[in-house]
Amino acid sequence: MGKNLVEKIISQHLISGVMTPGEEIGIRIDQTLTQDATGTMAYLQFEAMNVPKVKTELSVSYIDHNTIQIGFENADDHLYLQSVAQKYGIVFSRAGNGICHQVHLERFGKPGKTLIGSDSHTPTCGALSMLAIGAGGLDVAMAMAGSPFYFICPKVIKINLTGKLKPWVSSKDVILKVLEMFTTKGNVNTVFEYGGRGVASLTVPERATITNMGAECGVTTSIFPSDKMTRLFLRSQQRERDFTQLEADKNAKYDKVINIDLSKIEPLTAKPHSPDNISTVRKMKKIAVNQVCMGSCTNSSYKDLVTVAKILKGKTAHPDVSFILAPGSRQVLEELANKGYLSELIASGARIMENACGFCIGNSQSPPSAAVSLRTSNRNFLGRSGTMDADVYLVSPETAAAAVITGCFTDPRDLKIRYPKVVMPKKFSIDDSMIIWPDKKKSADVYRGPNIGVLPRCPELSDTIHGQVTIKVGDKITTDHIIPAGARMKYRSNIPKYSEFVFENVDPTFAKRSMSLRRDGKQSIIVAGFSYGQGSSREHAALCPMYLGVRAVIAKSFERIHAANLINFGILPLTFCPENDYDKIDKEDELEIFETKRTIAGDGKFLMRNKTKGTAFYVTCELSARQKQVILAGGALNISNK
Ligand code: MIC
Ligand code: SF4
Repeated sequence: MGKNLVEKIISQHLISGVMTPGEEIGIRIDQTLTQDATGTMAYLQFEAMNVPKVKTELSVSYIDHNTIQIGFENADDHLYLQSVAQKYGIVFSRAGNGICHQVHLERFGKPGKTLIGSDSHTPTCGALSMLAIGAGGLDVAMAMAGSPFYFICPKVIKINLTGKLKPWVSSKDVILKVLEMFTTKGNVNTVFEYGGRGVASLTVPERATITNMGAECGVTTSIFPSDKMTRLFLRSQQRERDFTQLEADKNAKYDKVINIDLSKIEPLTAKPHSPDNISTVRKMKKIAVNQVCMGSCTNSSYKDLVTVAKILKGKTAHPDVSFILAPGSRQVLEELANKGYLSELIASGARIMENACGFCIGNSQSPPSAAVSLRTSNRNFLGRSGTMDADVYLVSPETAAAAVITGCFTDPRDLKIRYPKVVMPKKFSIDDSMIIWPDKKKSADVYRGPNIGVLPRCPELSDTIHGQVTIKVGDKITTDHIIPAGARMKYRSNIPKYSEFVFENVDPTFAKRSMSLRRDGKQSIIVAGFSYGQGSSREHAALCPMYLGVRAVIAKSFERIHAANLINFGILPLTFCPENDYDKIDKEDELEIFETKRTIAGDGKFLMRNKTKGTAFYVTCELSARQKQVILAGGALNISNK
């Protein structure tokens, strides 16, 4: 039987398990990436493993998230990361070089290779036909130390593209269409494999917009074949030698095949406050727009920004619109400058930001109160922009540019101008001088400023969990809800401090209450609905609750990366069985389970007693044999250190 693309790459990297969807497998990891906001923890954990050098083909440490640097903390983190990279043989991409996913696509991604990254948008490199997966920092640290990466062998859905995009419709609209079809719920342990005749018309950066935002559906990753377009892209990056053709066999099998006719897609938007809350732009009322932000790892490629420059040529931003523009990488910025587009954008009133995550993570450019902000980024969760009552809409660069001109939501097809044609450069100007390769002759001393905290240790699993429900939340709780980024991100390397902000925007008393229980030697339990832990890969969403004494989360369902992070930090991920038992628990109820060790080692089915209500209900903890060992030891670090 023929193989699909995912099976081809997995089978070439399989180290443990069998390639059956639903079973846990371990694969060899060729490349890793980290970014600064998750990187410090990942490298502290890597250091604790006592491995002299990384064992991957390539590991890259990027500085792109915390580049605002108010106070000494972030700059100290950057120095720590640079010195660790030098010591352990890691390539270092300096602040100012660009967003990890964009730079990795440009300079390092290779068809057919495996990549894991401590950032949920690592699947961006699926556009280059890599099996690229987002993971927690500890999983990335273990891969750097030479361990396999373990995950559930995914089922593969083929998204068969036909036709060609119409003018004013771009790849952002394609992924918004996919989000409309699949939503952000219920797609765990699945990969979207794109194929069909429509693929040929999409350039690699356009494919990257699509693979990037597959993360919002919660899939393990998304992947495109490696074809003529891939070769052209690698050639333009002067790395044609990295090209290999890769496609699914003709008779490959898929779990499901979905057809999307590109020519039928219209300009779309994701309305507040979820990337799957989709409407056509046409249906939107002419709402006044206060801010337009272009950039992020989703839509900040050369093609995106030149399209915008051409639409705006000779026009100035509407007086009521603050127009923010952050190019994805230094390469994109240089190319815009060399070809004169940058001055055109400046002339249009663009406020040019550093080529970094910036506004996307809410650490700058928070919109005014109750504002409407149109963004080309990938997440519009409540409060992520830094303004709790702002309405953030996700749109394509074309729709964003239309609002810059008109000051309100506008279907770009109504602009009555010709759709600009953008030709991709045959050769980008390559300048890797902001990339530092480890040098054996240089010092291997690790710099540790005062912001680098001590790695907290998880206690071993106790045989009885007796805890208070310190919070009860609903469906689709994101890691942004659990531990906010934005202004709080500077404490990423200091767990005791960062933990003060757990659930800050949901229940500001949570951290204090949990901490005081912990001081009294008591445990906390979180109760949640469907898709708990969506969004970011930040392991702090497990690590900080663990620090506050949380020992179990009971949810209707979990998202993949977050569930893995909970296990890595010794927190039991328990699932209601049946789901509506969720309704029988209230905040502050005292819950209890006994014989955890024996049950974990056995079938994972617990009878949980609600001591407050005098009732009992079943929860399950479905773990692989490896995960059982991790949980029993109180987390992965306790095992890897033995
Ligand atoms: C995000 O987009 O939410 C982030 C910030 O890039 C996160 C990583 C982090 O929290 O540091 C992600 O997507 O994993
Ligand atoms: Fe950075 Fe935003 Fe991309 Fe996350 S989604 S990596 S914050 S640009």
